[in-house]
Amino acid sequence: MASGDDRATTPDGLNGDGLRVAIVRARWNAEIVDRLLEGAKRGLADLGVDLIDDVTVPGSFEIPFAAQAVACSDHVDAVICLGVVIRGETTHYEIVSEEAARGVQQVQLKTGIPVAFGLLTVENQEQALARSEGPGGHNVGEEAALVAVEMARLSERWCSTD
Ligand code: DLZ
Repeated sequence: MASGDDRATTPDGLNGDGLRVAIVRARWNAEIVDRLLEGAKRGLADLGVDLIDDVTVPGSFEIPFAAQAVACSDHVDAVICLGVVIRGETTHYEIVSEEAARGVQQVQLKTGIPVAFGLLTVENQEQALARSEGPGGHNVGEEAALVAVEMARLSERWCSTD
């Protein structure tokens, strides 16, 4: 079981001034995704990122396609993906969660634009609620915002052709 101590720390002095970050989120399990969205917005605001595009797609399976479209637009420095996949009684859980994760990784490697994986893949609603808490609590959307900014800065430092 993961605890707070297992989570990544954020580098000192990280800031998002001037970065353009878009959010791509699924409409499945919208109540929990909205909580992740609040967390992502909170994380971006804390780091000084104020330009946000917010794109919705039907479900998490569609997230990689939308993330690729946004990443290719040349208008963003990073993309944050938000979705919630809850295990049901069919194999859909494995298919949707694995394809979403694989697709997101492919998009960031193919486009060179960082794509943060703010998706919950959980057993039940209780686990989803515990990972999408309000200010001061555990929120995977908020963590994804910090990841997006950190990786955008890394990309700026190491991938820039200037
Ligand atoms: C079909 C489906 C199922 C069963 N479960 C989820 C889920 O828990 N979370 C989610 O984001 N989407 C789910 N979907 C929808 C798929 O992601 C996708 O939208 C459809 O299969 C249509 O391509």
